Amino acid sequence: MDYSQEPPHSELLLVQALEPFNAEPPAAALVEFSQTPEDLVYCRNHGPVREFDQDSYTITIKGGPKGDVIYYLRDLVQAFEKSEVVAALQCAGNRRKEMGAIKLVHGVAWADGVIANCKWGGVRLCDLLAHIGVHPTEIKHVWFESHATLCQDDESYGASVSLDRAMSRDYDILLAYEMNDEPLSAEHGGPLRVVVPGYLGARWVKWVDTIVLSPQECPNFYQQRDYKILPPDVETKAAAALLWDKFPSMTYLPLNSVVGSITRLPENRIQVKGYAMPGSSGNVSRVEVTVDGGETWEKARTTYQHGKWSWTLWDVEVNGVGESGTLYSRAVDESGDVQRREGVWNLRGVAYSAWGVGKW
Ligand SMILES: Nc1nc2c(c(=O)[nH]1)N[C@H]1C(S)=C(S)[C@@H](COP(=O)(O)O)O[C@H]1N2
Ligand SMILES: [Mo]
Repeated sequence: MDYSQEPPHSELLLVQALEPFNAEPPAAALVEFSQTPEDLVYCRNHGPVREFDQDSYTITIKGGPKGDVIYYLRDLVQAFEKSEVVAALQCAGNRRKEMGAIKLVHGVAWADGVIANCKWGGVRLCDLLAHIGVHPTEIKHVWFESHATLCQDDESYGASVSLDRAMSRDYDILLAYEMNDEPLSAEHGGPLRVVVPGYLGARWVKWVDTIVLSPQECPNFYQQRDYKILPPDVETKAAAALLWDKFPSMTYLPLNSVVGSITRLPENRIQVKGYAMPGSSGNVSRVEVTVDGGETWEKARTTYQHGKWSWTLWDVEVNGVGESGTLYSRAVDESGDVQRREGVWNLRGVAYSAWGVGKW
């Protein structure tokens, strides 16, 4: 694979791998900003990063009622109203390092920084599909593909969502060309990427150049042979190979909370800051922290939440007696679901959501 075209990467990130470029910021830096500045946005790649000429960039929609349709990006931007949504992009492998401490997992050993809360601007997928006259007949899935570069496990990068979700105005799926009010950089999929609020980052296809309307789910490796939660007794790649078809592709990530930073204050007081993310059963309604292993919980203050798809930032002051100690956080959502103490191990190390941990 050709890594000679890489644009300069942010220097504020902790690099996990150079080729492909994978890097994350420390969570302590993340929780200082409600909207994540670009140089703190993690980079997750399965192949090289490439820059494109905006003017000649096109996207092809295949399988629609009028056959294939090709749009120049500049025409798409002109023809459709711009929509904006604040949504947290989170890799399914966030906190994998913690899961790996239970037992060996396969994948980049991410800490807890593969998450970014950004404002995305672009064309609503539902508007585009309505414009080309798509009806839910045979079509059940919408694939997003990027043929820009080869990937580690497939010739292109691909993902899909159900047509129902794609056609609905409630889910805010975008073909985004802006991030944080700026043109989307190549690093994060510019000039055009998919934004699927609520779903794991793997569905947010960068450098999207093809949309396929199909009766089937996207056959791409990253939709079918990865990003699935296998049962905990599947411990080897060989065992996994027989089972990929039997398990659903991941969509929502679980209810989660993470301790981002701890600051010691006078008189044994401790300030704790963190983030939380909703799962599939409603937004985060509160975050609680315990310094006694879960006997008693103190409610944290919510300092930021924006709409349905953002992360939640929180902080709290607690008593931290002694030289050192451990505290935990847990999130509760609108339907009363509570983040669990233990995370369930799986071979790919995805969707880790045990109580957040902090040490002083
Ligand atoms: N074309 C393409 N799109 C992609 C990927 C990729 O490797 N290639 N990685 C996916 C994964 S796993 C994640 S978590 C997000 C990361 O987006 P970011 O690099 O902008 O943070 O992009 C997704 N879209
Ligand atoms: Mo990811």
